Amino acid sequence: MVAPNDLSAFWMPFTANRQFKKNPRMFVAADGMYYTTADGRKVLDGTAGLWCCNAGHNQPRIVEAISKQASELDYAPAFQMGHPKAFELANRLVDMAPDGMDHVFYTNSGSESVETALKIAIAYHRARGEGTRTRLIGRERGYHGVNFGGISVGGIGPNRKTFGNLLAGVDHMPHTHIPENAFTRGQPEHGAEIADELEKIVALGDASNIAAVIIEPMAGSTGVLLPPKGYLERIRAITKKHGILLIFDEVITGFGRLGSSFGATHYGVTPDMMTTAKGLTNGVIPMGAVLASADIHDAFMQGDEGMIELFHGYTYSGNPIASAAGLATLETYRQDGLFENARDLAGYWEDALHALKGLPHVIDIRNEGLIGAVELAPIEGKPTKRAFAAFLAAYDAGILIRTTGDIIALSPPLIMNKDHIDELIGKLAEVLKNLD
Ligand code: PXG
Repeated sequence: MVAPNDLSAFWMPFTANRQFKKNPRMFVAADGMYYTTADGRKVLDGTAGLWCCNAGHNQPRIVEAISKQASELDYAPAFQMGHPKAFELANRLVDMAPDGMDHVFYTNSGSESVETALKIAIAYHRARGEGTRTRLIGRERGYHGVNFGGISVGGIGPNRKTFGNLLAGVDHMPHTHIPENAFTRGQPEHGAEIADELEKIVALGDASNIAAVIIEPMAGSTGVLLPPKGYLERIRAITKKHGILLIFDEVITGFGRLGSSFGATHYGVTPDMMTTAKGLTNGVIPMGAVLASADIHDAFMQGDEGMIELFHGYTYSGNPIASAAGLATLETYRQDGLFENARDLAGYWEDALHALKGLPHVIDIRNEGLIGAVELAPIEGKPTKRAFAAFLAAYDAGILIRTTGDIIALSPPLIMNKDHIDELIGKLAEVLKNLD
């Protein structure tokens, strides 16, 4: 018999389970910019949950939409049946996406969006009679979720090393995080030429064997690695030249994080597909979406109209409650001007962050939109320990931050104001001053 408050049954994701369960940190409520802990403390959300609650917590429009939908149409079969809100949401997404993103395939997470996009890329080439194009190219330090395709194209050692053979036929480009760019505000100056490494991979593997390149426009999970000026443009030019599809993984950069609807919009570079999740439903109900060009979609729409064109999909693709949450979320972004707020605050945010320069152990600070990263020098022989100590101290001080390696990553809800920035960065400064 398990006691109701026994913590052992739940095997927690990406968590030091034994450490956590000895000293658990529990949230029991959330509203606006703040969480409430089990012991009744308010904690300022510096990370929008896990980069997903862009409209803040307990958003009334979203709460109402979900409860109304649950009582009206709770579930509809996703295959060979439809319901209006999934179509309406797809239209809204296409409207806000850059020109050329014309169709939407629903998933339930960022990881599933990635698997979906990779599969569509390979099947697309085959549908066009170029079935030899099966190789996939990712990037070092890329994060594309945790399913087999995603960890194969991803570039994070620990996420790959214990899981066997992974996908065959994957290459990796080098990451763009170079020391010359330390303490840059916004997009760094140096490193556009790193994109030319893609030409070398193409020369070795031959374009006729390559289906797609997948990258995050700005790599969030591995510590906020920004694209050098001109880099994304070069990647776009090289992929286009060789008939290789370009997939932007916008799971973090989508929905206002950079002050525009998507990373593609922000950087002015349009891929062939975009993967999304997180901010699509404000993190409230799981949902992801892959956006694809008409060219990709139309390549499948051939032959007998009575035949299924793509043998892929999920029980919960376009789930009614998730669709309602998505519609209410997009409406909130629009009506409350949250992307504009992110853009307006970006300068104040940048100044506040860079004022942390000179504090103990701080070796780099970077920012873009409402994203920030403070990189700490690791404790000799004990990587990650210093940043995790900062995370624990920050939690005690009433702010929620994320750490990856020895990098502190910040991505607050877009409803933030200047007082919240002062509180978040002020408390973080105190934490850093007292860090061993
Ligand atoms: N692609 C990207 C670019 C992501 O950032 C995924 C795919 C996978 O999404 P799902 O929904 O399957 O988790 C992500 C997820 C962090 C952090 O703290 C980042 C993510 C997830 C959890 C924590 O950096 N990114």
